[in-house]
Amino acid sequence: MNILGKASTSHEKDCVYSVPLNSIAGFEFDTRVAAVFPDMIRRSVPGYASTLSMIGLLAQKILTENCHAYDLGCSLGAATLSIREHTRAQNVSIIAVDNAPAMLEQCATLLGNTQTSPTVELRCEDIRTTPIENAALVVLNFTLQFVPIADRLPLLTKIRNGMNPQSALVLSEKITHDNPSTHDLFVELHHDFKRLHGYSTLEIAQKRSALENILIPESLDSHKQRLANAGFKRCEVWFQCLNFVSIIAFPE
Ligand code: GEK
Repeated sequence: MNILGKASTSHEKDCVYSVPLNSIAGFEFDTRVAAVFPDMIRRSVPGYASTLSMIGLLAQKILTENCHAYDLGCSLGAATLSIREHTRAQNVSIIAVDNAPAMLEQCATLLGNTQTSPTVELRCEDIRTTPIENAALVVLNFTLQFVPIADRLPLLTKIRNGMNPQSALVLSEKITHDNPSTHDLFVELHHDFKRLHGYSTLEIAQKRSALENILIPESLDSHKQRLANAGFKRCEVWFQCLNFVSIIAFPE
C-alpha cells in the first residue's frame, strides 16, 4: 500500500515488533520504521485514510491565494500529498516539518518535485521551533501526542498566533476516556482492530510497551480546554473512531 493507502510495492510490511525482544527500547521514527510506516499507520490507526481525505477536501475549500499550509509532524508526507493534490488556489506554499531525518528522507522521495504548484518546503526540525505565519491551514495529524505535555499549550498558542482569520487547525489524536469502562472497551476494540489487520498479540504488546511515555494521549476535554486556552474560538470533532479523534479548530 502506498502513503494514501492505495496499492503500491514501494513500502514493506511492518514486522518491527513481530519477534520476541529481550528488552523493548522506546519507540523511534528511525530507518526501520520509515521503511514500513505507511503499512504501520494504516493497520494501527482506525480512520487514518479518512482523516487524510478530509484534510484534502478542507484544503481545497480553505486555502486562499498567497497563503501557507503547515503539515507539522509530516512523517512521509501523507497529509502534504493530500493537500497538494486538492489545492486549487494559486501561489500556496506547503511547509512540511518533521524532526526525524529517516522519515523526512522518505518523504522527500515520495513527494518528488517540490517546486510544482503548490510548492512544498521540507524542514527537518522540531515543530516547537517552527515559525508559523500567514497560515490558512495547519495540520497536526497524530503528532501532538508525541510532544511533551508541558510544551503543548505554548505550541498551540504559537500556531494560533500565526493563523489567518478564516483558517483552520486540524488536530488528530489518540485519546483517553475518563470513564474507565469506556476507556477499557475502546482500548480492547483497538487491539481487535489491529489483530483484524494482521498484527499478533505479541506485536501489539511489544509496540504498546515501546510507546509507553512516548505517545501520551489525553482526554478530548483536555484537548478542547487547551485549544480554548491557546485562543481558538471554536472547535468541533469532525471524525472519531474508538479512541482516535480528529478535531477542527478555528481562530475566529
Ligand atoms: C501523517 N502526520 O501521516 N517535531 C517534529 N516532528 C515530530 C515531533 C516534533 N517535536 N514529535 C514527533 N514528530 C503524519 C503522521 S506520526 C504519527 C504523524 C504516528 C513526528 C515524528 O517524527 C513522526 O514522524 C510524526 O511526528 C508522528 O499524517 O506515528 O502515530
